[in-house]
Amino acid sequence: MKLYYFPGACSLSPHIALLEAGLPFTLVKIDSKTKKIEGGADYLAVNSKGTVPALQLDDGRVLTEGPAVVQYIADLKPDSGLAPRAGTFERYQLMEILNYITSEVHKSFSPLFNPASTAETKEAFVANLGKKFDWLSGFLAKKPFLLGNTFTVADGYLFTVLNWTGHVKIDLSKWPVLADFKSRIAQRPKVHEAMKAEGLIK
Ligand SMILES: N[C@@H](CCC(=O)N[C@@H](CS)C(=O)NCC(=O)O)C(=O)O
Repeated sequence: MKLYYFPGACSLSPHIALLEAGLPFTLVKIDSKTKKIEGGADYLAVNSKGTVPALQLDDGRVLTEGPAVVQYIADLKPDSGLAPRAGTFERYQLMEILNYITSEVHKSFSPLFNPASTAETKEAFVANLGKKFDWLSGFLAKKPFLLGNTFTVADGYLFTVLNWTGHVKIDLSKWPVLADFKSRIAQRPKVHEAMKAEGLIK
């Protein structure tokens, strides 16, 4: 399998999932501006959306959209506990939180990275993210991971987006539950390995 990524982007989430699952894969870096793969090939031929992540199977098929990609990875290693079994209520709870992270949190960061956004726009999105962080703090208050006592792919995804707070100057210490979550997840050996491989830490 190949995981197409760029450093620190939301592709860090499936990168963590692949390592936590212990699956073999190749990391393929793309240039998000030129949409070229390292070496010069056209990334749009892999994923016509031009976004990461994309997971290419050994038979050439390509899966995109982070929440789908991480569930596919988890299901390749059902005993990893990275996702509850398909068909269970707990699996729908995983989808529920993945959907919340992708639609309410992840996409609220996008205008903060956009150089065309005005200061007012950025201020509004930071305030909006604050409300999501308030809710997540309550949701995580009495448990180590989003679904309870077990690390799942949703935790890798939440970690990935919380990791952007420093870049957009959101002070996560206002949400101690989330700051603690982020530092606990960062200490997982596979998370550390993923971040190192992407050049995010030494
Ligand atoms: N809906 C997609 C969104 C993916 C996405 O926004 N990826 C960003 C990086 S975090 C990206 O590739 N941005 C480059 C671009 O939009 O050109 C998913 O959940 O996978």
